[in-house]
Amino acid sequence: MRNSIYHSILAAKAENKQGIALLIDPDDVSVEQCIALAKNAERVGIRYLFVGGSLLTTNQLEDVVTALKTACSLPVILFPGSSNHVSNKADGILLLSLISGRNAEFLIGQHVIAAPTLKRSGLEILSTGYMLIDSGSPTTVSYISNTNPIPANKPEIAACTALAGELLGLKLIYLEGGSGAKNPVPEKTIQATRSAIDVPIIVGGGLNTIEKIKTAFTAGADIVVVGTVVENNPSFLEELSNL
Ligand code: 1GP
Repeated sequence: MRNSIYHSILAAKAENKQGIALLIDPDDVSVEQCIALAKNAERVGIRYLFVGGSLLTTNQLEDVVTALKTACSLPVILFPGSSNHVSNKADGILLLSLISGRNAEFLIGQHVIAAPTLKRSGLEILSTGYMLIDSGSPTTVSYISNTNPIPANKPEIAACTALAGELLGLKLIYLEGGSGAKNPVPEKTIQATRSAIDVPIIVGGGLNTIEKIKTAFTAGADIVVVGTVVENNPSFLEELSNL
């Protein structure tokens, strides 16, 4: 099984090189926009392209992944919302287990359905503990997954959840406020999680200013994810180049 993406994440972490992932929702972009986004992302130093979302309503996933792969050499990593959000045209997949929730379907059920396809796909599998953190209002991901997020003022619950995920062998922990979150994952939640675990931490949701991104990095994020802010304003990518 391939593991070059994970090795590059670990190597970057060992050198204290934090990175930015651009999340592309295949429902919200044309193939032409994807090509432009991918080229600009690579030019400004974005490290990874994530593709997906909790709810896909079009059939564009494969076309978007293909366009991104053609336009740049960044790793294209699937960020699936269900077992059918898989394309073997990508380089890897975040195999998300929703460990903040207690819905067996998103802890293991969808994974069982997807497992044979994933095994055959040749995709690099990045097993990821996915943790929803309350961001001030309901999000698509909490609604669709039918799970409660961890309260924003309970960093110790987040830390214990992440530690349990690491002890279970998950290779990454993703602290998620939800796409377009009103409030990003709190600094204290990131700090407590960082203190509790060694595996790389991804933080996303509502990171729509340079200040918020810097705060997430300073608190201990290894990778921050930006989606909505670039979707609304593609020139925000230029601002990211300074990071
Ligand atoms: C959502 O973490 C990602 O899954 C990105 O969130 O769209 O708010 O940047 P935004």
